[in-house]
Amino acid sequence: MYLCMVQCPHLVNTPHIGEEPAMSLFAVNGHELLPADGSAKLYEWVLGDTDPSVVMQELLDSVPWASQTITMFGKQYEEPRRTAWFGDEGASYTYSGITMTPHPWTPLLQSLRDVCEQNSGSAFNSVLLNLYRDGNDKMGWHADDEPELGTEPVIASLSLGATRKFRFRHRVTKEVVECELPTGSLVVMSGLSQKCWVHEVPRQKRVNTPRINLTFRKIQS
Ligand SMILES: O=C(O)CCC(=O)C(=O)O
Repeated sequence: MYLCMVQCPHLVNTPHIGEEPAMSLFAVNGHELLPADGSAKLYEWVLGDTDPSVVMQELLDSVPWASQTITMFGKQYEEPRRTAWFGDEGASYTYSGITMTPHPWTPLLQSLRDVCEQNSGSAFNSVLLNLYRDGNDKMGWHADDEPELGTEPVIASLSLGATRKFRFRHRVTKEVVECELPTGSLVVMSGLSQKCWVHEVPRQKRVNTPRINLTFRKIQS
């Protein structure tokens, strides 16, 4: 806790410490989701005239989706979703005990990267694709804070398919911010967002259609 308070400047005199986690629900174009200590901007629609269901189907059919076994707190688990890693040669990524070597970019992924670069103003050399087959698939609380992403990474997170909830939780105050991520939406996380917050895609048992999420990243060489 002390470490995080040092790293999160706005925590001094925060009104949230010791209170019940606050929940807010916003989905406005280019809306800032985080109240302090980093940025996460939600853009509700970034795909222009593109039909997201066509993109989704092409990714479902063409991506070599794999089930990864990760190590957490010394135990091994199968990830509750399917993943794939694409990027420039050499842009390998290690998390939860697994190292992912990139598949080469496809024209579709390059064009989605262009959209994310234009909206975020940042350049990306890799992308993690997550396939949530239905609402039972999820991603637990975590931050994208691996050393190869650098100190204050910009991460652009594009959603396709089923609308799912997305939550941030402040590491110290425990404040929770929740939003919904509809198809064609983009969240751009930057600044202290990975140092001071964790995020999750919770299980939603009533969702019975798939969702694909693409998080574009820059691996430092
Ligand atoms: O599926 C999402 O919206 C988030 C994915 C995510 O948090 C990650 O890839 O690190």
